[in-house]
Amino acid sequence: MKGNFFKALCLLTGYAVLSSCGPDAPAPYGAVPSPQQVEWQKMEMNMFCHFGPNTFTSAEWGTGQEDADIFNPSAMDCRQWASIAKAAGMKGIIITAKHHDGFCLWPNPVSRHTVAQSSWRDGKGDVLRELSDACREYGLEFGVYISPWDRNDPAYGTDEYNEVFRQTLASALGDYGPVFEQWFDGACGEGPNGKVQVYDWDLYHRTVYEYQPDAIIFSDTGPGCRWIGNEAGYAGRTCWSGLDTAGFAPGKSPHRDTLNCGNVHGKAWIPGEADVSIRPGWFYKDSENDKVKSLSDLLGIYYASVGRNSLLLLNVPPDKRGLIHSTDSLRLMEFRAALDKIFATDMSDGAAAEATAVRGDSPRFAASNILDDNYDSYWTTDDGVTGASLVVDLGAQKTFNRIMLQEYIPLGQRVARFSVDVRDLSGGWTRAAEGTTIGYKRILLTDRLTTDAVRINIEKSYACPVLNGFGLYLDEIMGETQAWDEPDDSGLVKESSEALVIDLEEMKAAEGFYYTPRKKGKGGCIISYDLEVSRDGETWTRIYSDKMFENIVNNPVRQEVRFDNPVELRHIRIIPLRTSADGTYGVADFGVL
Ligand code: FUL
Repeated sequence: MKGNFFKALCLLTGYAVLSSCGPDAPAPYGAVPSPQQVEWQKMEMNMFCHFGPNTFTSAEWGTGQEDADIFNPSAMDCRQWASIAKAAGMKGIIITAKHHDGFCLWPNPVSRHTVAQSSWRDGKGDVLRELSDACREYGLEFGVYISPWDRNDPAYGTDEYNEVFRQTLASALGDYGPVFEQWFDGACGEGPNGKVQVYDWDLYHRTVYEYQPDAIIFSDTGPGCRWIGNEAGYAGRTCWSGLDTAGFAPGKSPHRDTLNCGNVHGKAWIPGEADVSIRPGWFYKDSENDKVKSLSDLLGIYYASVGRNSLLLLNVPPDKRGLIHSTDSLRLMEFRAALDKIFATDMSDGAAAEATAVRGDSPRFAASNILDDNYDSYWTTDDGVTGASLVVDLGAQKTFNRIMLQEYIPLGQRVARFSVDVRDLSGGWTRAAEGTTIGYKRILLTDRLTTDAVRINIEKSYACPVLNGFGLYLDEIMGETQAWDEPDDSGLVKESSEALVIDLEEMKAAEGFYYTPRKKGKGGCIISYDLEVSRDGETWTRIYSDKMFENIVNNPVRQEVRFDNPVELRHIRIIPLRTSADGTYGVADFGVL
């Protein structure tokens, strides 16, 4: 009604200024992002840096008993990290200011386990200072990971710890300029008193906002953004930014599949963030220098995160020198060059677009808005019109294999099903791709297609669809990659009561052993175990009792354990004590080093 009134007024008064006349913009639908969340989503790709005592001990989860002097980078230079992140096209860096071992990379006044207690730079070093300065210099945002789980703090396990943690947050967030993201891990353990810590999340969140009102808070359940449910960098093919959090908390999260896909009509806007390491582990290890992810792996991850309505947080862990290793930085530069090459040419540049329906028939909401570079101009339909097609006429035959679509998320996420057709030489349409959600950005991977027109069919939308971006690209680089979400049933599932045994058939001096769970941890993982070796298969010697594969549930990849000294053995067995599945565990590989 209002729209019609303005239209009449425009005609009467002869107004030609279309932006101030014509139909109103659609009302927001469902949960919508805050302005900070919209800006955060536009960052698309950030760098994660896991750095701390584990860098020097090759652990994934430090015990908290490490000597502070273990942290001693020989040539630390955060400007090197920032320059590499910038050149790789990252928009920000998030650093593990405090990991589960409790060691603080800044002189936290309420901790006795920090850089100030180490001899690195005579106890005067401060990684947060150097990194926040370097980020500012390179025009990057600065973010922090601060683990509430603390295996060092004597107060952990008591109420008092909540106050220690509040002051820890205040110190890290109050002193280093703007922090764009606060990363909270939900992990929780027992304190020295044997009691499980009860976290005061309300207090923690209030503290973050007190010092950094614009920060996005990451956790399993937000409130700013959510964990994507795996540490492999893959969002669901269906990925809603809405999430229902009632009854949940960080560490007590919805099912991983729910985190992966979000909730349709989810009550809160908590978009996905896909975190993954460029190496098998989160912390630097010399033994993983030849296991840095391939260019194809990184491109696959990009399409499965940024291309599925998520932000990509790619971990590039600095080494013992406090520098990013050349293997990792070279791979990042290859990755950047590949993205630049793929996305440099949009085959829809210069195209014309028409839609079967346009809101109020107004040019303000015309189909051509999906082709311009203005984020805030979009195509939409009248309220109640939830199915429509757009034809993008390319003007000539073009070849591509990536189709990019964007929904204008400030008005919410609406589209639940869509398809894309290409025009064939006889003028008919052939189905090229189908999808469910779009969200901030969706990139569909297709076979190589050659056509002069593309038709986007919005088949199901919970309110009038609102699209603001579209592109067609040719990726001639990505090779074979075994995607996280491709089926892979290799490996065995064993009963938890059964040991995992190998007979090497000859004596060997083993330096350690490795265990790889099945892909996605299917069938369960061994979490803790006893390890025994034997020369004859009858008399066994215990090497480890109740030892843990660190972080194996979230990151079910090959774990290598090195003995202090080589051990002469012919037989080796892992006796599972705790597994992640009820009564079973999976094995893709087990062997000695
Ligand atoms: C996990 C942690 O336990 C890992 O060590 C790592 O920091 C990862 C990003 O989050 O939950």
